[in-house]
Amino acid sequence: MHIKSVICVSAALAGAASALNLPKFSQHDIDSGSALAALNKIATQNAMKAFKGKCKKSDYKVRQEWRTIPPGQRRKYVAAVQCLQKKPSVFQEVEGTTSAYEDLQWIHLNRTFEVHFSALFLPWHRYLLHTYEQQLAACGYKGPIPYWEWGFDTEGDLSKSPVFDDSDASLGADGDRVPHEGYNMTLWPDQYPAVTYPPGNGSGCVTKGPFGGLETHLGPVLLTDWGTSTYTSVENPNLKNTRCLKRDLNSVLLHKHANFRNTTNLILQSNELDIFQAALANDVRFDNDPRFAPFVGDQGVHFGGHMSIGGDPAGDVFLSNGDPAFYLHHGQIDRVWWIWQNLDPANRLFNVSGTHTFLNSPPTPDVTVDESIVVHPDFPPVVIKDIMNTLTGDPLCYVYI
Ligand SMILES: *[C@@H]1O[C@H](CO)[C@@H](O)[C@H](O)[C@H]1NC(C)=O
Ligand SMILES: *[C@@H]1O[C@H](CO)[C@@H](O)[C@H](O)[C@H]1NC(C)=O
Ligand SMILES: *[C@@H]1O[C@H](CO)[C@@H](O)[C@H](O)[C@H]1NC(C)=O
Ligand SMILES: *[C@@H]1O[C@H](CO)[C@@H](O)[C@H](O)[C@H]1NC(C)=O
Ligand SMILES: *[C@@H]1O[C@H](CO)[C@@H](O)[C@H](O)[C@H]1NC(C)=O
Ligand SMILES: [Cu+2]
Repeated sequence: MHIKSVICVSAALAGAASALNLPKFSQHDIDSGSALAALNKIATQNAMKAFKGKCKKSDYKVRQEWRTIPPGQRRKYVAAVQCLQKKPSVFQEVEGTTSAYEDLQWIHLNRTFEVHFSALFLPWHRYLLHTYEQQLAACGYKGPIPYWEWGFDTEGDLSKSPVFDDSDASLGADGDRVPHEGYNMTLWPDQYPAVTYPPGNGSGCVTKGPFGGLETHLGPVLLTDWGTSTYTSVENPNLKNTRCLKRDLNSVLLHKHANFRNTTNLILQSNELDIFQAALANDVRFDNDPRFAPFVGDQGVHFGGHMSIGGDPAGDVFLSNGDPAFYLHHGQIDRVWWIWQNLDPANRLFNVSGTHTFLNSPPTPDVTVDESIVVHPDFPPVVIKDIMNTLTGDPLCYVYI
């Protein structure tokens, strides 16, 4: 099973593809999102065979797309996030975190080099979402946990999306318009084939909608400067550096990386977890491995969702969960992984791939599913294998629709 010759690898890929026995989807099904919805259904049917422990068939959570949640529930979700933003921080020694909400942002900053471009990326962020869900529950939110299906918003203007349309049942508006026409963003011009993105439609402070006037304090650490190839960062990101939440919604960028075709092909064409991670988030750890060649320099859906929100801190890898929209985007990341896992649970449910460090730099040992991960000091560490099946109740008990 572990022979690493190219011939064996390609034989395994072909074998896995046929073993799944999925319906044949037309290009139209793939581009319209109906294939992705069908894959979600198949994943749910498979997942439902794996109820265990405290998670009961009569009582499990269903995570839903934001716009399918009734507006009244969405308003309650927003109110719970605002409640968390008023609760005190548990990190008295860190000046830049001023609330329980920002504590998760500080934790994310502190762990960035371990939990991105590593085997921990998917499980750690799954547990981060669970932690946030528990905290919102303590703030009175008992409704469905939302995710953001990017595909619904790639063809039009992102500021018209129910996620960002400025209504009281949204996560607020785009940033105020600060004209920056002509200021393209060119990514990593010396590392990969350069990719150029047009500017978004905002870039100023979010002044309207539920999070209008929100302040952010940590960082910045790696904030993209549109129109240059540089980033803004401060010497000590842990200090309190008060500034407004900014957004720069960018439909063009979202369309380029996170349309239905992109997401569906990611799931359909990645038979191995290392390939799936490479296609999802440009996690290309082995430059000399030809299987990764198609993904080198392509940033994937993970990047697409983050950078289409843009601004500060959403456009800062280290601090992006300071924008409440982060949790809907990562809900979708978790969903896409969950669908991929549950299309072939026998081979995929309990797999991790990679090490403990960002692109394995510095080199660290492979992660195993018997290790624990920690997110927040007030929540118990969890063994990775215990969050791979989301229907054990110990601690997870949810599916996606
Ligand atoms: C993370 O926080 C711990 C505890 O404060 C600290 O010792 C460590 O240096 C931090 N690591 C990074 C990368 O900030
Ligand atoms: C921005 O990109 C567009 C499309 O690639 C290009 O036409 C335009 O000249 C670029 N603008 C600048 C200032 O580089
Ligand atoms: C800016 O808004 C216009 C008009 O709604 C839209 O067509 C365009 O795609 C938006 N640009 C970006 C980069 O999102
Ligand atoms: C994503 O979709 C766009 C538009 O259909 C396409 O140009 C691009 O190649 C796709 N990228 C991937 C990685 O599928
Ligand atoms: C699971 O992980 C093992 C070891 O890393 C790997 O050989 C195997 O191909 C993986 N399976 C999938 C479906 O990714
Ligand atoms: Cu992250």
